[in-house]
Amino acid sequence: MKRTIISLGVAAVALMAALPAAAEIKPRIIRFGYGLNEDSLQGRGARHFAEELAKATGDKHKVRTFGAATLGSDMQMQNALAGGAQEMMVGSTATLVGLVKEFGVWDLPFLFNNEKEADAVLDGPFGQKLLDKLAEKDLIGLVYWENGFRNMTNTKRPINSVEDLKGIKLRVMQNPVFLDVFNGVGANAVPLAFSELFSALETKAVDGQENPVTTIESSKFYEVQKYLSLTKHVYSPWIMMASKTFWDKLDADEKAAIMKAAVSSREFERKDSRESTEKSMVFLKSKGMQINEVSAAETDRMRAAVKPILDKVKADIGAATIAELDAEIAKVRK
Ligand code: TF8
Repeated sequence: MKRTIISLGVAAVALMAALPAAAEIKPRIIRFGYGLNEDSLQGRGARHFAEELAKATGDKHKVRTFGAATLGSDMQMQNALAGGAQEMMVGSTATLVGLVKEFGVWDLPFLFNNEKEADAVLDGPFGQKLLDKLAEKDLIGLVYWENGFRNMTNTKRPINSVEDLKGIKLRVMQNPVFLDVFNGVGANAVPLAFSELFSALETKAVDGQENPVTTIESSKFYEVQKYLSLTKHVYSPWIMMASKTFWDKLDADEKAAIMKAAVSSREFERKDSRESTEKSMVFLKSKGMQINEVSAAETDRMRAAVKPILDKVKADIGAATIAELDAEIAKVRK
């Protein structure tokens, strides 16, 4: 009897040591929205975050995940976060450009050569500086996830060169960087929320779109698109955000627990993305998509074609910001 009580006591002490803050953490329900389907990188990453946060708070913080834009498009969710009507989300950075124009840097074509460069710049001081700018818009930028290198799909023809884009009605993300770049190379760019994209492709309101292969799979674009061209023209991050109204109610332990779970979800999701890319390609081929690589020479011609457009786009974002970014990338490449 005595021994049982002692060992129970030891177990309780051990438990308290494992969860030092749990006793003080208040119970909370966190509505966490995302735009892709539940079976997607965003869905799996969101569930990982929910599990990690439950562990870190002794089940006090309960994350309710809502996929497939059931809480609205990325832009609608951003507004809900800023207004305090929703607690958290993960989504595109492209739709933040209207709030903080510096976010346009992540949409610059051919900015990063590989994921390693992207991770270093996004997780470094430059990436953090952009996250910090969101507070004045009532948003808290927590961490970046990986959306990935974007590729083109369409129903008209394989894109082997920049000329092949001419006249293609292409859905683009809703910001001036994407509009200027794609219109600049001769496509007919149509800005549209991601949540409206599948039906726009299905009804042929647009001929094509561009996204990483993991999204082309999870959003079933292979059902309505024939050609997949591996252009890798932009590396897109995703951003995990909290409502500032919500964040300001939390005490330091709660913030630390959310940050820790957010960083864990970032690592989990990036690994998932990198492991899924090859599998998605095999899957898309099996669904009858016609896949083409773009030669190094043609990629160089694409870079040259966007160069004059980028000069204007970069001036709009701000010369000082671009200089800072370039310095960061140079540091990473050294
Ligand atoms: C896009 C993005 C999407 C995001 C997602 C729904 O094309 O690449 O991944 O908007 O959050 O809009």
